[in-house]
Amino acid sequence: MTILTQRCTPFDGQKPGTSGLRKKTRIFMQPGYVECFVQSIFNAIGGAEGKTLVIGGDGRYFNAEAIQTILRMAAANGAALAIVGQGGLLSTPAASNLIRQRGADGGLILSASHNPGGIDADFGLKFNSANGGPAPETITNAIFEQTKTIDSYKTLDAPDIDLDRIGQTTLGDMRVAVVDPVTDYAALMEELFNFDALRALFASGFTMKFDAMHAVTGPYATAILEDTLGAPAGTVLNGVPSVDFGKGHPDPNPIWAKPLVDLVMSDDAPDFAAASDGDGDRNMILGRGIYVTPSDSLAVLAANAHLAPGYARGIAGVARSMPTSAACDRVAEALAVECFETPTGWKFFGNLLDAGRVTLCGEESAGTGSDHVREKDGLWAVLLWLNILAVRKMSVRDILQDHWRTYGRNYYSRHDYEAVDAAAANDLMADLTAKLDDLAGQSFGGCTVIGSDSFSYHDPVDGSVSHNQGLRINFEGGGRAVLRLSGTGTEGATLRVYLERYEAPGGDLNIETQEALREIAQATAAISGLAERTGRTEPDVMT
Ligand code: VG1
Ligand code: CO
Repeated sequence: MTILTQRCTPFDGQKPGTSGLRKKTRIFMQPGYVECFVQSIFNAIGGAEGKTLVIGGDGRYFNAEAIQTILRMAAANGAALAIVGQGGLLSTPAASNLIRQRGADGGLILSASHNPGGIDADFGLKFNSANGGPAPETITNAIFEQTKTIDSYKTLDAPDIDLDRIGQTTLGDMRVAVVDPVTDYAALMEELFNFDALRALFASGFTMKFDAMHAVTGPYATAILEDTLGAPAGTVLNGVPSVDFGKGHPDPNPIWAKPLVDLVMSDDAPDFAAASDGDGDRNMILGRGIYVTPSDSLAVLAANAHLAPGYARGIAGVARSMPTSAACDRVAEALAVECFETPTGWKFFGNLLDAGRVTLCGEESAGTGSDHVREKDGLWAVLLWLNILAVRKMSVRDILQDHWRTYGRNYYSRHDYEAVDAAAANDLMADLTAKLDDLAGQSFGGCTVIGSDSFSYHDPVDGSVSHNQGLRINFEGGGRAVLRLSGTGTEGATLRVYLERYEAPGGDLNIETQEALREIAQATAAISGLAERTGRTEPDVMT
């Protein structure tokens, strides 16, 4: 096998966003596109020579082909060992775990997460560092710089390797280990949670549905919930991963996982239900007759984590992304632990987790996780909820009601305006930024602005600063709106409007969410000129 050095010219726009590079699949399929990006990654991390890399993805269209390309390039760049999930599959949290457990130097994760898959849908690729977490901005910026000037890449003149056969093989001088994607991850879950209590829960007749949405968590959920914990066959729905996610949109929210939400609202509702996304790092939590917002879920997990063996000593602190509701802040205050507000995207939690400052992290976008890996983790959140339900012996609804009566309720919703004209969205944000300083004191409908700013994050661990991480408008009475543009979309711009209002424990804790937030939504639309600028009067998605 010979090492080939191929000439190439840079592609525009290979800039990693909130979570790696995400583009239309056909863009990734252009000759040389994956190669230029992967060589840029290797160049930015000081080469691949002698390194161990974990490689896997969510199984979407082009996953297997891209992995073969990456393997040949890793071998040609001198990597010592590639650890690959069987069939090219690894959930994002399982990849994070493998990087950490095997002491790898990093990993390449192929996923566009909750975006649809297929030749006319989306693809993605990101680099994770040796701590198992998404590369921090210093590295993603360095990768982007490399992509602008890349003029050659190294690859191997070699056939594809068999990704379906577990075991060791070689590619040139590089060893390749094809591993079962589930085993190590399942062992980690068993360390954290009381599996005996969960077995007893299912044996007692407790009912659950887990919707894997035809994506990567199917094999993980089947192995853990059905095969290990004894949940009846059929607990896992849509459990076989497919390249186009059954033509669905593997985003666990009330819109895209509507059949599951309809089920929990029906007479046939199970006691508990959950769903995960394309790459297995997100979760949606449901109980009989109730949807738990991700922000509330984070707060409930923070308040109850000590009930699971892995967290019995309590939590060191919590971190949430800035647009996530402040529900977990009230729990942190009650526990007298630190609470951090970071920019959107898991890469900002890594330093806090590595430094032991926080144990739990979460985002309003259905992401929760802990220091067990350096990614958000969908099934982990489901198992922690199950562990809490097993110990407290209460329904999801009662746990939530009890939580609100103790801490108050942060009514919360995110409104997404998708595929908006990019220029119009950028103008909206620029004009709003320009008038932020003048908003205080002004009233819009029943809402008076008390302050507004553009969020900058000062990382308390490494001192780095990240600007322009979302526009915040605070209203009298504790209401808040946040506006930011998505960094994961692949079409036009997606404008996210995050709305929040706090109701104290003695107040009305059972208002319909959109009703509770109506005045704040209207004030935000008026301040930003939302309808005139985007041509939209209704959001595409409300979570
Ligand atoms: C979205 C979410 C963000 C999440 C990111 C990656 O980013 O808002 O909270 O971390 O997706 O999640 P954005 O920039 O589109 O708002 V995943 O599960 O798509 O890797
Ligand atoms: Co995801």
